[in-house]
Amino acid sequence: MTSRRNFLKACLATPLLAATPALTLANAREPLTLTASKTTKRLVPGNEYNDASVWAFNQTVPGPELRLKKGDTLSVDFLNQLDEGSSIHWHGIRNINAMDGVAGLTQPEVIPNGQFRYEFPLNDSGTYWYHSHAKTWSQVARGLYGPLIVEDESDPAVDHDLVLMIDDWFLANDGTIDEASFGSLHDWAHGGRLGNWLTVNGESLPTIEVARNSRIRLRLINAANARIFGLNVPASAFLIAEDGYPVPVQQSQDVILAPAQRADFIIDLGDTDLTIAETLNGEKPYPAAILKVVEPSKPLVTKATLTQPLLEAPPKAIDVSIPLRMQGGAMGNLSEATYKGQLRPIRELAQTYKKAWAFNGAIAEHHDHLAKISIGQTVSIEVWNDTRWNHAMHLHGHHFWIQKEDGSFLDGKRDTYLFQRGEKANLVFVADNPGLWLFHCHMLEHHAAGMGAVIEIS
Ligand SMILES: [Cu+2]
Repeated sequence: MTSRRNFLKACLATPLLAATPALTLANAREPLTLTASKTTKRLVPGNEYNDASVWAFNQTVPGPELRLKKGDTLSVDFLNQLDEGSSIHWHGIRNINAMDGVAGLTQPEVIPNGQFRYEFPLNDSGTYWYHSHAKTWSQVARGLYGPLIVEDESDPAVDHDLVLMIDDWFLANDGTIDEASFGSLHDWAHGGRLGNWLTVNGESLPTIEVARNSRIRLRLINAANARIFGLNVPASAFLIAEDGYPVPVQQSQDVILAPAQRADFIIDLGDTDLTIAETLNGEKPYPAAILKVVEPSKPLVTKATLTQPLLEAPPKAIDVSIPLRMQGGAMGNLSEATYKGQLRPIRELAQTYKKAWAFNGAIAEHHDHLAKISIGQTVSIEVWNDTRWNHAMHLHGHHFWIQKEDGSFLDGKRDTYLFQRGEKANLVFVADNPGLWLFHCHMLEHHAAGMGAVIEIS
């Protein structure tokens, strides 16, 4: 990332003073409209750069912040004003299958000038997000994503509740999206489309005003196609949730977020500005966003001691195990795989079909079902990442526990787990939600190149 991301770094010398990014559109119950269309957006400040052509929900990147309460019903009319089919997936929501928004699996793609009503209850509070789920490697990269926040009565009282949606764009030298590299077989077989320009809420190094000595809830969302971010919050900070789901409250200033993952922090601010930095990819910390301290305009909340959440214990017995060996990619050990009913050499798969990854020797599509599970069974997907790459595995419709190779469980549940190269871990869940659920890598190029499968629950 260093050289590619830093090519325009000089611009950072004069950070823009950005408005507070919150753009609350919904307050429940009334249907709202999300329209996908093309628009332009200035990604890189400076006269020598151009506006980028982006695809956006309601003309903004990120799309509008949807903020509702647990128990509310979200009702969205999606209008597609793009020239190609699209859909909206509500990432992390244990959704009704027909509302899950996977084009070609849970619904037909919404055609140009078409529309679709999404309507479903919000049974879990936390930090979620929505994004296109059609040709994601292109549509998400062009800006079709936004935050979905579900509040709970028991959320800790805070003075500011901030969403930071982090993305990296692959830009050409003039500040526009690099078009020629879309669909690059090299990217698809390696680490995916990695950007060279980092934005938070669509801006480079935004400054957000916060009150002196205030308590802040910071919701971090990784909206990148493939980039894993390391984020540092240099303050008195407590990690309280990952992927929207509570974790044991712990003092922490750092978190690693794979694509699609989220983390929630509670920060008790002092009287100095705070720079949140990306620390994983560059040689030194890269400033991502500034929280600028100003005088409070209203009384501050009482900073109550954060209470530990009650976490659901992982199940003791497994009804169904699904062995899943992930193979392929550059420098991998996959020499052939089944695709469209035929065993084909990897060279043909790559050059003719642009497929590079496989589950259990097969390049899956939506009509291939990895497993059929009876409703109510406890399932363990026994994943072996037998590749030379990291993968952020996401299961739709459920949250899972993570059981490490030594048998121990991580605290809390997730919807996306980052597998290191060579790692084995079990993703354990109760199949309590009927339907066809996608299980795929959220490095979107990996998914497109074969890393996805369907689990049928009925
Ligand atoms: Cu992957």
